[in-house]
Amino acid sequence: MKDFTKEYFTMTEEDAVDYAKTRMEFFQNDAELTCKEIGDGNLNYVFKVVDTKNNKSVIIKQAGPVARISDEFKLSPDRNRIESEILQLQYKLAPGFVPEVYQYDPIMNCCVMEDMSDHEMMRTALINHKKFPLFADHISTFLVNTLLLTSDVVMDHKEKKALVKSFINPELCEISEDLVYTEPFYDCPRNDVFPATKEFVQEHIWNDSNLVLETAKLKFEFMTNAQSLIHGDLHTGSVFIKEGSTKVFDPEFAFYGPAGYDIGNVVANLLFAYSNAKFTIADEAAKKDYLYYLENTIRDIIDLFIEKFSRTWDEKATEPVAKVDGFKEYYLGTILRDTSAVAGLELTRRIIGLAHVKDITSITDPEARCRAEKMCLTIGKSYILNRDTMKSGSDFVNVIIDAEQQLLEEAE
Ligand code: SR1
Ligand code: MG
Repeated sequence: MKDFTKEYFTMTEEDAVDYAKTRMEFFQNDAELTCKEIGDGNLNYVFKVVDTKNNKSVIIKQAGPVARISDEFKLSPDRNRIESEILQLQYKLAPGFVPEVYQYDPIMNCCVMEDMSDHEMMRTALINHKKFPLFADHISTFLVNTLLLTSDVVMDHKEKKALVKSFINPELCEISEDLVYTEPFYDCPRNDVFPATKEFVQEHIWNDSNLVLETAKLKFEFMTNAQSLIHGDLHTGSVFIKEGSTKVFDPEFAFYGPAGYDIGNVVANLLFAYSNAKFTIADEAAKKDYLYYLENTIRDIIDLFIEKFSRTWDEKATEPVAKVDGFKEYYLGTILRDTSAVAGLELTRRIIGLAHVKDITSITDPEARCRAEKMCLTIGKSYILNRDTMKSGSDFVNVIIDAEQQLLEEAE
């Protein structure tokens, strides 16, 4: 058996079983352990260890020195510490919406956490056109609690600054700076554009100097606005879901950044599901019904966020100027503006950039995929350019309706 106490190495399934036997107290002595590596993300290794005798299971997540998607990304395994610590914090701030972390190991750069196999990855569920009526309520509570309660509005400023320091995450932030804010907006060699969509990208994205300028401004806001301890990668592959339960996980991109970053990612990823449904569901009534459900979910997330944010501010704000007339409305307005901008950036980068989403890549008909991509890009561009006008859930939905109309007219 290898020694887990001296020096880091990347574990195999066999190692993970040995690790569970010798470095964890989760399983009983008579446990009969099996293990499978189940990670399908871009960065890490995820081992599910099962005690088949006592029917218990656990997840061991290990960070390697390079990204799984490509050796080009050299990444500090410290991201595993960041992930373990933020999960523990969010577990307290948003009880019920985050998996429990049992232990963190700074030598093997792994953390051991609750197995959520009774849930399903939300992206997969949405691609299968499933509905989750409680998601908007759940995710808006998660967002308000994790974003507002870690901000200067509520926290003691020195304690908040200590958290800013502890969650400095330069390498993972660099990935987002490059992949979200920079590369999609020029013909970067690392981009991966679907050939049929390229001409549209050239004309509507790369050749639009005003759009490119706006994304430059947004990049600097991302890098300098230490507003809230954000998840940093809150797409639907970072959510496990089942009827009545939502669990947000995988926050290794966490750092102190703009609160709207997380909300915008949720909105954009629901729109990838929307695009998938629009271009894959054959039955017109079923399609209409599902699109209506997703539109309502987006509207509800924004409106519930506004409502809960406002209430929590009134109950929990400690900062003296939080009571100044009009300040809460101003502050919330900046979050909605950033939400819109980030939704637009995410919609754009997942189409043009290196890292795609299955909602779109799984559309097998090339013409349908191209139309789905154009829709994402059209909505995304509008969210970026019109970010100052976005004040309610209906504003976010109206952009979708307008983009669909615009594409229809262009096709005629
Ligand atoms: C190199 S990592 C590519 C993407 O995967 C992660 O989930 C983040 O979204 C990142 O941008
Ligand atoms: Mg991830």
